[in-house]
Amino acid sequence: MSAAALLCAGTLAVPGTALADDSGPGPEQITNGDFATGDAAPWWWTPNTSAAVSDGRLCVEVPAGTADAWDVIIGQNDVPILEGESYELSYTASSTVPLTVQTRVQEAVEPYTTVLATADPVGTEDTRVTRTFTASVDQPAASVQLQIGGGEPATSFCLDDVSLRGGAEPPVYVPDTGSPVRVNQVGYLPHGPKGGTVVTDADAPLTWTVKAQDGTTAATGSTVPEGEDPSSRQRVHTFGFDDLTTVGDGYTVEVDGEVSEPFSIRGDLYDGLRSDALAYFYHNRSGIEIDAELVGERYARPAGHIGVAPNKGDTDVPCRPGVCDYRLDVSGGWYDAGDHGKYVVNGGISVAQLMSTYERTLTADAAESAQLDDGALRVPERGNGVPDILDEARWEMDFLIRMQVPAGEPLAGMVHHKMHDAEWTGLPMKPHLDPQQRELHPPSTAATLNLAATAAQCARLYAPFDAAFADRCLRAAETAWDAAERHPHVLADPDDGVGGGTYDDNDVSDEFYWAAAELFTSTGKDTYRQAVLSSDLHGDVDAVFPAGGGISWGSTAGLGALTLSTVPNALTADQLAGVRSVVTTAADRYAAQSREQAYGLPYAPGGGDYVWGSNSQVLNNMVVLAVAHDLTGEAAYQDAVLRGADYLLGRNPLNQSYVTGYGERDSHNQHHRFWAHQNDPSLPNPAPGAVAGGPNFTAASSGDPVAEQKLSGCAPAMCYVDDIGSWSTNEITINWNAPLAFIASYLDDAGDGGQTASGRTCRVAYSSHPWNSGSTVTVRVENTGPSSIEPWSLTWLLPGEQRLSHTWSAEFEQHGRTVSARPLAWNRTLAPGAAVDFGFNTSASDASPDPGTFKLNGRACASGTAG
Ligand code: 9MR
Repeated sequence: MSAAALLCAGTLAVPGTALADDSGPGPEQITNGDFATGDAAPWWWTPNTSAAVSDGRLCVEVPAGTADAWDVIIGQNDVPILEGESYELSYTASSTVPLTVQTRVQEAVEPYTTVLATADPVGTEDTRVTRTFTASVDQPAASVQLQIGGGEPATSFCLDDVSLRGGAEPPVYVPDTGSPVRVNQVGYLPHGPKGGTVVTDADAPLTWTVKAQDGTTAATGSTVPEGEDPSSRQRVHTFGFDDLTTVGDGYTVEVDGEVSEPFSIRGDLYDGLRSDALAYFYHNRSGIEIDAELVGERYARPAGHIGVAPNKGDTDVPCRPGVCDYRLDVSGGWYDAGDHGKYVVNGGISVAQLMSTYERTLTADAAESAQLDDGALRVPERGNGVPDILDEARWEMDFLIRMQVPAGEPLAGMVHHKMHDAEWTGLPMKPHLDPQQRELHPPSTAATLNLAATAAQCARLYAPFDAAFADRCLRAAETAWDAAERHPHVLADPDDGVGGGTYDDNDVSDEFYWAAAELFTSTGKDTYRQAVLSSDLHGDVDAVFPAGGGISWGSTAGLGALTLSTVPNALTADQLAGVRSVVTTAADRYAAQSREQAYGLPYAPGGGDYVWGSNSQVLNNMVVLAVAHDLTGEAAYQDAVLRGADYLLGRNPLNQSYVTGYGERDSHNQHHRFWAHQNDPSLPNPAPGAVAGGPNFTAASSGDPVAEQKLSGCAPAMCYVDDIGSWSTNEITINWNAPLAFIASYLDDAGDGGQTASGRTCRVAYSSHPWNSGSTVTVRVENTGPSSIEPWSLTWLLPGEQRLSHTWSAEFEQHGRTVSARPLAWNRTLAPGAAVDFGFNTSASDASPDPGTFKLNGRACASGTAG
């Protein structure tokens, strides 16, 4: 113990330093004081420093020349302090340049009243500081702080074995779940289902009443008792008011004197969520300044990881020792999550789902392209003639391609599994301040197939916009596929988890299936057809959409099945029907789960095992339901998607909207290194449209310090806390926001109603006339709407492999299966009631089947004979 540690404590402490004899040291109030798991949460530090856990200690780089002690702080908040109780605070510290720590236990906010304030010298060798005090006031959420600024030279300060003993046993955590009446806090589509859940011990039905904003009764009825809901262990009733279709805001539901959060009924509910969920990706770009013009001052930040100190990467990155002897420029891409790692396996599913959000506008009648198009989103590339969603996806695609092992090196064509910091960094930290060495980790078959799949999808989608990039994607995809075939069992090491996540996966048959499906769809080549058809997974719904889970970064076969069933390809009609039935069978199961559960969600894992990122499993099941709805038009699928949205936005056991900025009780303290407002008020909360991982049944035993403290014994759907320290329940990541973006886009289209069959404003007649060595196709497109369309552009995907030869009366472009027809000078205007005729010959001697889906300036047309 140092001499200083014998000094008397704090400004407001009651005099006297001895602990009462009969009280003993008392319970521990500090969480994660020994940094044993390698993680720093829930510790925080001022953003002018960087910190990392190294050898079981938290080490902070203190900058030179700060003015005051409080300019550099390491702290832990939410420590309960009780008036009149005695405490002992102790820690071990060292500093490469000796300094004096201002040790504080105080309020976290103004007026920062202290219950302990001492000055404690710390030298270059480990110094144990021990302080005792008796609290003169209650501080239910005190902040323990080591203030270490104010010194001239820079220094490295390391901390270990922090303990604050005394006071009362920490209270048992009881979540604040607000009203027992649970609804979608954003609202309901006018023509969708409108269900809710109420927690109650009543055995008999209760009366529910929907009140409009002016207090009048809009609808009323009786609840349905459902008994105990196993996901929450709550006794619940359900209610529904589907028939209420009057558009409005500020509705509430009352049951038994309890009132729900307010909500709206309107068709444009999901308009903002579509662009916010997509903006998440720009916000989290690596290697580019985040521009205030696009995101506002609060979210703007300098470019991270562009090779400028203190960053050590990402433009020239070595491998981990012994892995390779070259260096790669792997700049760009998106940060994975709350951490700054970049992982090919997780980047793959994320970019695929963004590209599929776009691709759906080409293949699904109900999908609109306007809100994803050039100029529609907040990306710096707006105005370049390419749909903005593809600009965003390209930021990641370019990075994924950079991760490929160069020709001439061992394992050429394979793809590095991941790149990230050598040691875990802590919160908060802006990307450009990360001082850790960045390292490439060994290639893996899974990462290689992620590149094969996504680059194949890239090839067909970018062809109309940038042929050279599309070619580059195709070459990368085919090279990756060949390399994966040569090295089919190179698995990521499950123990390679220091400084970044492992994303290990010991079964890559699903990645092979996904990559084969994408390559086959883009190229039609027989090799890939064989790989699809001979896969054990093909046609097996339980393997493609595993029960309980579904699509995830480690289970990607479903991505391939969704592509095969929606994007025109060279499967036979029977084969296509087979793969579509796999999708609809899975969707039938999810729809049944949604109907059967009291909270309406299409996710029911066996044993209530809500996995890490369970909200993304809900979302991915919603994606399957949405595609099934696109394929069949069956309302039951769309209803289940909508009930899934209800769950995510508030109709759940915690009365929590899991999406930032949406709903009255939204998650806004997610685990993230620079959206770390909870740790540092000068930093922002997550930007609107960020979905939290959600309940994780194993959180309390995962090493997550907040979950350990608060969630032991939780019911599955309640294992969640909106705290920045809870990385296993409350992180945000690209692979969770990608299905959110897909679903928000789907829901926005569903709500607009402009794309319903009755709302169409154009009609296309497509007739094919075969002759001996080719066929002639004539197309008539008619404007059935009230306004002129000028210039017009009609796009469709060819159902077969035909090449267009002679064309007339329009300008044609063909990129693979994508065909667009644009007007000539004399038929630029398509007046209401008018039609234009044009046509082409194809090389195929059999009839060219009607593609079914035609988009006139991005909106679907009816099929049939024009009038
Ligand atoms: O999302 C991943 C989840 O499925 C795994 O169970 C978990 C443990 O391996 O890792 C999650 O991914 C994290 C990754 O390893 C590092 N970046 C943050 C990711 C989300 O928490």
